[in-house]
Parts: sequence; structure tokens; C-alpha cells
Amino acid sequence: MALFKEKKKGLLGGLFAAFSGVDEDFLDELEERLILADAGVETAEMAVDALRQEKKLKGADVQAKLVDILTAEMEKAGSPELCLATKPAVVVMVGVNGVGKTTTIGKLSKQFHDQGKKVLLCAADTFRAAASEQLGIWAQRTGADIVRHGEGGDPGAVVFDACSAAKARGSDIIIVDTAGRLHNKQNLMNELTKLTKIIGRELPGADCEILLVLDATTGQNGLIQAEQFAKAAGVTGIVLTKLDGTAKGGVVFSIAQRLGVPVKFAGVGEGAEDLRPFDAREFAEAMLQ
Ligand SMILES: Nc1nc2c(ncn2[C@@H]2O[C@H](COP(=O)(O)OP(=O)(O)O)[C@@H](O)[C@H]2O)c(=O)[nH]1
Ligand SMILES: [Mg+2]
Repeated sequence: MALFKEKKKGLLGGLFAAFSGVDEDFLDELEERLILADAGVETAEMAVDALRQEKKLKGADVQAKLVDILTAEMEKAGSPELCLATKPAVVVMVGVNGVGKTTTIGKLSKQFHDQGKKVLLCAADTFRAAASEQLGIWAQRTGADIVRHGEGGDPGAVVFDACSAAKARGSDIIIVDTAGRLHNKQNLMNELTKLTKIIGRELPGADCEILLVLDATTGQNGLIQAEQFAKAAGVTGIVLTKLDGTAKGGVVFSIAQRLGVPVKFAGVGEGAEDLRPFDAREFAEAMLQ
């Protein structure tokens, strides 16, 4: 599928040639492969337990069943659709440093712009000067407006100004960039809570998506970190980046189980076009070949 730029080696490759059906040896091998692909122990166990009830299946039917099992698990967490019906609506990008927040904002900005929407970028990552410069370049490239203050400024004040500017200019969508690191984790979480409160106060009733960006190459380790984030920031969706790189991709299967929020987009490169809406079934089919 289009999620991967280059076709990766399928998770099930050669498995059906080596085993005649769903027996315990097959299930052991499958569990190991799922874990090696970053699906996580819990998800691998869940999938294997569910398949154990299907001993009569063979070959492609096993594959189809496994796709069903993993798709259902991913869909449990909710729909991948963005809910941004109000004018303006808001997207807040959160996540640790380097995962791809700012880049994803650029990609989203392009998508919204191509849909004819008026986009306003808000540089609320004031922790580093380079962050707002990077966002400025994306604004220029994608025809978006930008609101920014100087380095070390109050992110809340930038968000406040962005809300006012969006109302004054008739923007359709505000996309807020946030810092991935502050002096400590509690500061960071408090800051994110503050930012969403300001949005709620300045734009009452506005639809707001809070997207947690996760780097797929960090696999299960990244998930542990993200769990805390997801709880504190009231995250409504996940953007999984760097699926074009060395990521094994299986981490997608356990996100719903671990974080309880749906994956909404997949990042597959550094360019403006490299963001795909996430489709759980397509993804499972591509992985399980
Ligand atoms: N290969 C690849 N690189 C990405 C992707 N998304 C972001 N990056 C790169 O990851 C690095 C960090 O991205 P950035 O947006 O600055 O992360 P931030 O600190 O979370 O804002 C940059 O070099 C990006 O070009 C992706 O989907 N694939
Ligand atoms: Mg950034």
C-alpha cells in the first residue's frame, strides 16, 4: 500500500510454506515474528490467542483472519477521521523533541491549503529560536499565515494571539506547534494543559484535535513514553512518523491497546506530500504478507 514508499518484507513471508496449518509451532513462530516487528508482547499474545480458536484455517485464510483480528484491535480506539467542522477549528501538535511535529504541521498545512482552507500556523514552541524559523519556512511553502513571538516568549500568549488573529482574518484552521521539551516533564504537561484551556476560552465550541506525534523507529520504547503524554494532554489522535525509515511498523498494532487513541496519519518521508491518512485494514494487509 501507499503507506510504505518501499515495500518491506512481509511479516508472514515463508510462514505458510513452513507450516501446514495453525498448530502450536506455527503460533509460536507467529508470536515471535509479531514481537520482532515491534507489535509488543500483549498484542502478539492477543492475536495468537484469537488465532488458536481457528485451527481449521489454512494459508491465505489464516492471513485474512489475522488481518481481521489486528484491524479490529486498531479500530477499537476510534475513527481515524479528523473532526474539524467549526470555523476556526484547531489542531494542536504534541510530542517529544525530534519526532516530527513541525514537519507534520507543514504537511497538514499543505493538505488543508490544497482543500482551499485558510490556514494559520501558531509557533508556540518558543523553547528554541530555530523552531519558529522552521515553522516560518513551512508557512511560506504552504501559503499559510503564521503567528509567532520571540524566543523564550510565553507559549500561552502566542496561542492567545493566534486565536484572535484567526477570528480577525477568518482563518479556517489554526495549527499549533508546541515544545517537545521544557525544564521538566511536569512543566511540559502543565504547559499543554494551559494551552488547551486558552483555546477553549478564546474559541468556545471550536473543534480541537490534539495529535500526539510518535516516531515509529522508536518502536515499543516510544510507546511507553507516549502513554504518559496521551493521558496528560487529552490526545485525540496519533500521527506515526518515519514509517519510510527503518521502522518495523508493528508498533501500530499496539497503539490502540496501549494508548486507547486511533492512529490518524502516517508520515512516510520529509517532504510536504509525505503524509497519508491512516487506514487500519490497508496497513494490516500490507504488513501481513
Ligand atoms: N524520514 C522521515 N523523516 C521525518 C518524518 N517526519 C519528520 N522527519 C524528520 O525528522 C526530523 C525532526 O522533525 P521535526 O519536525 O523538526 O521534529 P519536532 O522536533 O517534533 O518538531 C527532521 O529532520 C524531519 O525532516 C517522516 O515521516 N519520515
Ligand atoms: Mg519542532
